[in-house]
Amino acid sequence: METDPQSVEAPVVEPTARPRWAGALAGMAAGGVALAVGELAGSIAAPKPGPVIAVSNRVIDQAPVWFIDFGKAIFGLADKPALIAGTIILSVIFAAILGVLSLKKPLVGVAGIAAFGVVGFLAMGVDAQGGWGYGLLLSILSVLAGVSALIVLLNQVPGGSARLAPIEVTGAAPANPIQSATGALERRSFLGWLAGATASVIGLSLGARQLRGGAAVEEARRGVELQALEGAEEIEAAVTAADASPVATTEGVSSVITPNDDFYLIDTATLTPQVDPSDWKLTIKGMVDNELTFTYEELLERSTTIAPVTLSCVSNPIGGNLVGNAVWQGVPLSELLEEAGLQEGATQIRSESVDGWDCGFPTEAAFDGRTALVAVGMNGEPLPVDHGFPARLVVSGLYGYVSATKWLKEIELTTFEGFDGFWIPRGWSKLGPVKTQSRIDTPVASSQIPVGSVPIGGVAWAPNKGIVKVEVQVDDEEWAEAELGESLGVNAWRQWSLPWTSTPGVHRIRVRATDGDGVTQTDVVTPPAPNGASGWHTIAVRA
Ligand SMILES: Nc1nc2c(c(=O)[nH]1)N[C@H]1C(S)=C(S)[C@@H](COP(=O)(O)O)O[C@H]1N2
Ligand SMILES: [Mo]
Repeated sequence: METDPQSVEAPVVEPTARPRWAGALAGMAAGGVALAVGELAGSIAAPKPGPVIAVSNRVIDQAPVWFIDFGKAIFGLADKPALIAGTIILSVIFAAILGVLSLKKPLVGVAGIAAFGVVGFLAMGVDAQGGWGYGLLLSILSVLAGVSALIVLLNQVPGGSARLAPIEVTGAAPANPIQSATGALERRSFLGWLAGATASVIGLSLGARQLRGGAAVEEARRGVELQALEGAEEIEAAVTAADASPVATTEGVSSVITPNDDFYLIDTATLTPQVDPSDWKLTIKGMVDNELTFTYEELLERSTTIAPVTLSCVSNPIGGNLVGNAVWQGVPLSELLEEAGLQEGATQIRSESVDGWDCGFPTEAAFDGRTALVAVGMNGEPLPVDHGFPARLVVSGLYGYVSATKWLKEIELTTFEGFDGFWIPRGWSKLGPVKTQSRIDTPVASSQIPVGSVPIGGVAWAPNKGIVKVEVQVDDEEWAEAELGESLGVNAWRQWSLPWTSTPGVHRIRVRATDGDGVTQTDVVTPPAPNGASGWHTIAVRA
């Protein structure tokens, strides 16, 4: 854009139109500075959330179920990063619009950034790990940073005089009439300021990320030593035996223990909570005679129960991977509850995580003899951070969404009618017993297989009851009984396999399991919602 030579004489009096792209860029950079300053300040106060995380958390809280499902379907395990990215992208678009509007009316930009601040304030205020005072402080900081950046950048936008008086606080260079004389110089100066703002956004964000990285918590976790238990050695021996059996060595069959790194992950946490065990406590409260608190050290000392338990997600489709089998070490929930003294009518155990997720199940489940633990160990290690460090609940035979609170903070005794956990108003059943299931791991569904010997194998689970029989049907042949792997107890899944000789063509293979009560899995197909998928896993393969 050529500058009118007239403007050399009167640059301030006769402003030429300033390009929208420059306004948009100025707005985006200013919005970025506001967010990045907020995130950096938030990460200094970690585990408190910064504005971006807090707003993303509110989206998870408030979003309709279809929106969350859509996110999971599109982004899978990356649904949280996608949500954060979405929050940032929407903010930046909003900021770009503000920037353009600010070319004519800078107050619109200031008001818009302030509105941003109010949204962030509310989101941080209600956050389980945030707070109102904290949210206010952080929002003021972000807004000041964003407004300053906007003023500085608007003053540098090429093609016209600055309409805002330079503000001392910002250190903005006053408009230079000589530079204003040439568009190129102006543009260069503007782009320089823009680059500076962008670089500070990147620097601040990287700093925030570094601070929030969780390295300190991971280090604390690595320093933890679980109690060595005799039971652990017995389980170890059983695991070794199970994995050595011909059933387990059938290629493609899941290992009897799911390694921690391969264990499925499901939670609503935008950022994995980083809990420093030294200032963490578990509280037991509500309808109890004595409210109790336990430190991490105390729980470690009391974690003398160890058991393999298969944990599964209610969202797991037939044949799906949202299930795993691990050896959990912890304190029996019944022991802690008895110490607190249950009051009459305390029919529900509600639990809440440090980030405000909650769930509940009938009190009976802690006392009917099943494995129900406040777990601190998973497969011989302190709980991985992703799986709930420092402590979580594990209740055999209940889906995770009603029982398995990770990053556990409190257990509250209440009535069954008096409370609904996070997922209940979102369309899931209040009771979540795990349905008996079996899965074909090999051959892989829809795959091409050789003609000839093709073993069929997989896993089956019916926590609390155990698996006594697995049957396989190929095409319309008779159901054949599969061989079962070594049992790790009724709570753990069981491997199975069956030799098969394939003939050329397409074959249908299906499986069904019978639990310890003698009940065979129903063939009635239901979707995961509202209380878990049912039906026989059925695949087709071509030889
Ligand atoms: N704090 C917290 N705990 C949680 C959840 C959650 O969203 N937040 N999700 C639950 C659900 S739905 C499941 S299936 C299990 C999954 O546990 P995992 O991620 O260790 O496999 O955790 C449960 N515990
Ligand atoms: Mo789940």
